[in-house]
Amino acid sequence: MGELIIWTYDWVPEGPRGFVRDLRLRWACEESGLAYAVRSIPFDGRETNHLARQPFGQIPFLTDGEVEIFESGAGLLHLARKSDRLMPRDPIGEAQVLQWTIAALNSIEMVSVPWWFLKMSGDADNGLAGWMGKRLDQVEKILREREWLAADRFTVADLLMADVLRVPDVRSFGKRPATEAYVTRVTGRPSFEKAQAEQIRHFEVADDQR
Ligand SMILES: N[C@@H](CCC(=O)N[C@@H](CS)C(=O)NCC(=O)O)C(=O)O
Repeated sequence: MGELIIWTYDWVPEGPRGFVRDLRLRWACEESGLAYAVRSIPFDGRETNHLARQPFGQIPFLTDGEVEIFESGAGLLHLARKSDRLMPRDPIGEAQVLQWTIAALNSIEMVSVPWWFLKMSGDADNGLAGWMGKRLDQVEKILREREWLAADRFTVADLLMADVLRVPDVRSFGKRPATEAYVTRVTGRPSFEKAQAEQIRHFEVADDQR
């Protein structure tokens, strides 16, 4: 395999900095010790300027030598196959990691993102609030009983679930102490802090060039 490159925008407005999804891949590389570089594509013209690499005009995507892969979840699983720090190699542990990684995307983020979009567009008490509360309660119940989602240790499933749950509006949607403790614990990891600081810096540097 060649050089591992995480692709993101060259700039984003201040609001999403620290939350842009390239952070998931940066964080995973930091956790695993995999060497990586970050490169940019222009934010302006994003709807069309990289469709061959990300068909929805979004970021992040990853290149690993000749391998090109988009979707942050797919990128995380690609990295997890390279490092057992992100996913154990035994079949039971691996299955647990896969199921919770997909659950973060397809059972939680699938609800939280549309709920958040509706909230942002002025409909705080929107029709997804009940579904959202139910899902978060179900996660809370799980996290009351265990420290990590899979394999009794930190894995890429925790990285992704914590990233989905740490969005401020999601985090403050009701009181769920076990979830709050989990998000604090997982995002308190030095690798997260480094990845987040570097992302914010990446976009700040671009401010001067605009
Ligand atoms: N399902 C995609 C979502 C990617 C996504 O939402 N990316 C955002 C940045 S965090 C983006 O590119 N937004 C710009 C846009 O949609 O035009 C993934 O997980 O990679």
